[in-house]
Amino acid sequence: MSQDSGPAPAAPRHGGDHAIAAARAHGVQTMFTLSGGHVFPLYDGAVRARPPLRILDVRHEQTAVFAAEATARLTRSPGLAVLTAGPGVTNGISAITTAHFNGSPVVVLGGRAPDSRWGSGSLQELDHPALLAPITKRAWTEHEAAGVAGAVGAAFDLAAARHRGPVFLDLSLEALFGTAAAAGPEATASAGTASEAPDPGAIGEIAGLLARSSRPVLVLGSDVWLDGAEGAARAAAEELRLPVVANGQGRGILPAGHELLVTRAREAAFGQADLVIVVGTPLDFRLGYGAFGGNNGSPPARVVHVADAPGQLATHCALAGAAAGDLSAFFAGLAGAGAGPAPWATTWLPDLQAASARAIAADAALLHSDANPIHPMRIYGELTGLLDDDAVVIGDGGDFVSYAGKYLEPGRPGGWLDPGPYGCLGTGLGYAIAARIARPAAQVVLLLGDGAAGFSLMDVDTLVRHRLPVVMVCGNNGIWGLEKHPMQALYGYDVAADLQPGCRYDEVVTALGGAGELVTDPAGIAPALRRALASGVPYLVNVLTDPKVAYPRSTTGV
Ligand SMILES: Cc1ncc(C[n+]2csc(CCOP(=O)(O)OP(=O)(O)O)c2C)c(N)n1
Ligand SMILES: [Mg+2]
Repeated sequence: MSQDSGPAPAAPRHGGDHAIAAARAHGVQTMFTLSGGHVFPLYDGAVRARPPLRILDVRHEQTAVFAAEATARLTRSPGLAVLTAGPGVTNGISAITTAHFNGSPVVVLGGRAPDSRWGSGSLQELDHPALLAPITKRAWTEHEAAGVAGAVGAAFDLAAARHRGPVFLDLSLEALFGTAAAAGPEATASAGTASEAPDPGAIGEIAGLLARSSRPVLVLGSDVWLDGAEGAARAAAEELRLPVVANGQGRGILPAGHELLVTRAREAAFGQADLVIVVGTPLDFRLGYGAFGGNNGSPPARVVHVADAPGQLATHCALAGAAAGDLSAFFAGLAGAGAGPAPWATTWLPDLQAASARAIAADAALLHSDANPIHPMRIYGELTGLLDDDAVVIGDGGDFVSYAGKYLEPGRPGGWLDPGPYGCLGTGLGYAIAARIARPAAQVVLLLGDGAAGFSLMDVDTLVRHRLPVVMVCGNNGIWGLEKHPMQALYGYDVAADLQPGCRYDEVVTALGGAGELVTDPAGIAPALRRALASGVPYLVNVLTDPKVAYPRSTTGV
């Protein structure tokens, strides 16, 4: 039965109807799910809603949650995944954990075995909240149909409040299938995130540190985008003439080629800075755990950490300054605090710009490499010229995606999706499904390692069934490259790191109803990418790359 031919709404309404009304009141436009009897009333509620709520059914629950997460990260409005009881919920756990690490506002609604039989061994009886509590803002159970609307509304409010993150609610069979004439506490639209301006005194102290600095660096992370502070961040950077390094979804806030963007000189910037202001991202392994400076005889840098909520501020390293709250207010406050003339703009900034230019120039040879087997960088050399400014680029893989992070510079914020600090392989198809829906007119390009492809490629079937064209580029080196090379370096041999050389992932996509082709010659990459972008169908360009090439990694993440 198609969604549009569903029966007309009938009263009294069951818990599923109330849940869907509450989700819709919070801006949800798509439910990502995989079927199971415990959640049928949520489907029935979606079908009977007027207009119906779109149901996007996938082939693995992790894809459903990754799609909800990417919806949240692209639209900055909470995503919804519906998982059936037991294995449906547990299959979603890696993706929920990814949302937890990324601070992505996601609501996961789970089915749940009946209360009336609890303890007697009914199918898939599992107390999910106990498993979900450590990786969500809150995980709990609703037992009454009359409580469903209020509980679902509360879940959305909580997911969207700073610091954002996933919220889990399971609904017992009685709550979902049971009826309640009234929705209980009204399912009202979210008030959004209340203004929570950071302490002006803290901003003043940070402005003071900046005024005394001669080599500052500003780091923009994902929460700058998720908090809607990208405009204020850019304005502050430009006003203060601060060199900027971007990571995660902070990439694109200063577009490729912006004079203040020195991400490519991050080694010099972080190594020689005297002040590093990190906004909207944890001081984790990606940022050397917050230890900066100390190169070329310079003393360690002072570190300032700014987050959207106090609980996000680093406690593992000494901070010279800190502020928490609305990040737009932080940037406006910093820009307006009158740090005075920017002495760094005459020496430090040009030095970093020169270092950036040198790094970019040094890449040219490999980005145009004619080597055969193909050097993975050649793929990025070709792709850069074919991407629109508003393209959504998704990375799921090891070394192949590390190259992408380094050599593809987004033209706009909100167009780059990597898995984030949890580093979970398998995000690819879920993120791509969501991107196609969230940005219907944009190019959506999914970069897949051949190993990563195995986690979610079956969901090409979802792209096909739901007519969602996406370009997939598989950097196929026949190995788990990011593990094989380090194991070789550590032990002099490797094991459990080989995949099938030359595997025809393009034919997998073709078999599932999409299209694709194999590329073995560097000159064939650009024409294949053009065909893929013009195809209007799910299309995988399977590029065989050189397994001997290892990404020059500077951190193990440990
Ligand atoms: C779910 C999950 N399992 C295992 C890993 C460990 N891991 C990180 S990168 C990587 C290799 C990825 O191989 P591939 O996607 O082929 O990319 P390549 O490094 O070869 O370019 C592995 C196994 C992980 N990050 N996530
Ligand atoms: Mg590989």
